[in-house]
Amino acid sequence: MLTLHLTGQLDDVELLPGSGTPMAPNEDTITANPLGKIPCLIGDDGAAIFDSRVICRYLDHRAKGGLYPQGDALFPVLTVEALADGIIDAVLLTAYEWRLRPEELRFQPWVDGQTAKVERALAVLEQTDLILTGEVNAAKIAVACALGYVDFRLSDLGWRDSCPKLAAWYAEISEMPPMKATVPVG
Ligand SMILES: N[C@@H](CCC(=O)N[C@@H](CS)C(=O)NCC(=O)O)C(=O)O
Repeated sequence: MLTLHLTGQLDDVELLPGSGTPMAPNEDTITANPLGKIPCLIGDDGAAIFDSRVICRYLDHRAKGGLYPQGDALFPVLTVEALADGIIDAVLLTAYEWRLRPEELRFQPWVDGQTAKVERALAVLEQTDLILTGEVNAAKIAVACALGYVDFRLSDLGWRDSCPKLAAWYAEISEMPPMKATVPVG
């Protein structure tokens, strides 16, 4: 959603409800994406593009948005984008543990392991100039989304104390209208 805003393509898409869970997949979503996961972008020809990183790359390509650098500079951006996506995956898995799994089946060491992934990744981002300086790029978009999701689902993590530079960066960009328009809500 943030990439749609930032590349000026919001009016080119129709937003459809599509959320589901592994136990209760959304029928329309699994028709387009057998994994049953959103986001999923369906073209006019019915062909689906899924996984947020692939969708963002397509949207940038379509709008010539310049969010992905050319040449060797591309790979650090893709790697940090993957790191941010991994944060979201780990947070989602912890959220599924308390949202979907019956209490007697929950396994705290596994939740702690997912949370540790998030903490290690945030510690790396705290030292990552690619995020803290320079123009908007796909990595920054992914990290902004990841931090919003951490705040949404792991609100007691307290990451701002251990990552003050990242916290200051996030506070500043959170004032941008596209960020305000895409805050995760339950
Ligand atoms: N790496 C994927 C993750 C997508 C993902 O896990 N989406 C969740 C959003 S809640 C989902 O649809 N889960 C449903 C399921 O796992 O069945 C992406 O960025 O697109």
